[in-house]
Amino acid sequence: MTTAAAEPAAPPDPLQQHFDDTIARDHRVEPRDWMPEGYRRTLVRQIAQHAHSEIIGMQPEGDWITRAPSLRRKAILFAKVQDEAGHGLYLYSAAETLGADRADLTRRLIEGRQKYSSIFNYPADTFADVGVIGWFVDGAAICNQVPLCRSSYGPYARAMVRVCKEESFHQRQGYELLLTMMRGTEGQRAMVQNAVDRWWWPSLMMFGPPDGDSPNSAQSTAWKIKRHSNDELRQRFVDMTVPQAERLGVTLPDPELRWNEERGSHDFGTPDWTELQRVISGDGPRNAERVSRRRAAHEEGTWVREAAAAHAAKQAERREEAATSRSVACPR
Ligand code: FAQ
Repeated sequence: MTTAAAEPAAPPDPLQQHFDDTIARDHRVEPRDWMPEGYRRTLVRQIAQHAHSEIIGMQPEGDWITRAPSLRRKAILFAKVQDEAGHGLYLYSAAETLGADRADLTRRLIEGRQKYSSIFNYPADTFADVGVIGWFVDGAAICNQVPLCRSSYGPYARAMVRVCKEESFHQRQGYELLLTMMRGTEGQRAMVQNAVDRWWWPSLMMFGPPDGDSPNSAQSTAWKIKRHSNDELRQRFVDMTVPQAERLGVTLPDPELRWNEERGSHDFGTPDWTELQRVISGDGPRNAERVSRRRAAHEEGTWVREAAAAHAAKQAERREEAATSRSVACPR
């Protein structure tokens, strides 16, 4: 009996090989490099969701700008919310380097076809919420985004460096605001504790579903877009926040929270994952309001975009006319 000769192995695709080597060597993938379509799609998905989160994330705190209790607090809050707009813009630009169109991404957001972080669908009821958003939400964003500074896609990683520096100021301003309130009246301390109680669990959900239910993690980690799993980063956030809560004098609302000597980390309770799924799928306390405000702002801004485009076209026309008249005046 004769056995069929084995097919010679197909030579490796040199483009794929180059991409694989870039990832294996921890080098950066740049916009003009060849990349697998799945890598490009995954990045557009994550970067667009991240950009949308920054832009929608301006709303809960932005509501407090006109009601800030002092000029100093108003100036700080203004600067923070403005930074978030800037982060959104860097991120949309990073998505554009992958061939995405910013207008199309915005359309997908306002039509509910693209996600943004669940955390921004909760209300900011009191001024203490501004502090807690800075402390928890920016703190969680830092835990999640510092590793993204080493993400394999160059423009995303570089955008994250500046974003993280600014998030660090955001986190500190929140904590400093809470320290001030905790030194205030009984009512102010109660306000802080109430905000902590409402924001703790949603903040833990920001890191995404548990690792076993995270469909994108394995591939994103293999491509070095993600450097740590959702659960690892959640644990880091808990370990970082517990001593800060003690220093502040507030209680984190988790009866299972305790130091585990063996693991060298805190044990903590399980977030309500059905709530996360509900909020992600559009049924959170403020989803409808957040998206409809973003839609209204986009529609009301149409004339600004049109005026800016007309101005840019006119400038380009004038530059061209000036160049033509120079070349006519000085023939070679
Ligand atoms: N909310 O398979 P995974 C900030 C979705 S910026 C909504 O684990 P992945 C600054 C996920 O997209 C906050 N959706 O997904 C600030 C996926 O859906 P898809 C935003 C969530 O991508 C502070 C599905 O569930 N930060 O806070 C959430 O590997 C203060 C399955 O999940 C970033 O975007 C969620 N919490 O990991 C601004 C950071 N979690 O697309 C204003 C970059 C999961 O398959 C004020 N992003 N989903 O349909 C990431 O690191 C990742 O995308 C994760 C999710 C970790 C968020």
